[in-house]
Amino acid sequence: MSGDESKKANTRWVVMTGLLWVVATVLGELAVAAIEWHPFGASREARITDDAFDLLMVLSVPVISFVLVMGGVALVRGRGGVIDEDGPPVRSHRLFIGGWVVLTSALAVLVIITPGFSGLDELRAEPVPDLVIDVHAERWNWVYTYPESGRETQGELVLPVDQRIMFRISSTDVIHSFWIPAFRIKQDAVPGQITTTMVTPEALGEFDNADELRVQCAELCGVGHARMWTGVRVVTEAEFEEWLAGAGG
Ligand SMILES: [Cu+2]
Repeated sequence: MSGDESKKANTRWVVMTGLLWVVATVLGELAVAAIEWHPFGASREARITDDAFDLLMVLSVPVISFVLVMGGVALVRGRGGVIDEDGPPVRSHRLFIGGWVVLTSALAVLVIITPGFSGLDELRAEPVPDLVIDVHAERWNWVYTYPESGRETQGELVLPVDQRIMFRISSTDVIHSFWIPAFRIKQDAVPGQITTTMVTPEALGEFDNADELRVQCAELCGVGHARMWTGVRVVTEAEFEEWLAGAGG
């Protein structure tokens, strides 16, 4: 093959690889859009967290497509025969390499800033809560106290919808972890410390209809660890006031 012909053949491979990359990326993005990835979510924090995951998923599709397509093309193009000498030297394309470094670095920094920092800021925003609930962990039980009314419960965590709630979390014995999957919040309960986390439930619901609406211990704490959970029930503000006063369940 003359130099010109091999150059043409090379160009064909490059163009075909590029086209395959575009096709694989489009198919991948369609799959990402079509699949329901997230479990049931019922809070403002769940929305923020899920949105961040969605963005990362969209950004990662071109990368995984590139790796797979390059691998596939290399397999096909390099099949048959043993190559026992070096190929021609590869001239670097300064513009391409420079552009690649700048583009990917800028993207990475952008993702760190938003949704990274901006998302964290949103999760911790509005530091003045509408309601404070004390959460106490002990092997193998959760105890919830509503300081304003003095009401204490164990079997179920009852929360009002659309209120910014702060949990003050403590532990008697070992490290536990206060996790509500439907809210996408998780915070360690550490003996001798008070840790906090905030949540704003956005949907009414209860454990019986969605088992993600539960407080589950997420730190192995002994034989009762797996059973260290209670249901969560999100009710309207009026129902909550009634429940708090002791009239409801
Ligand atoms: Cu535990």
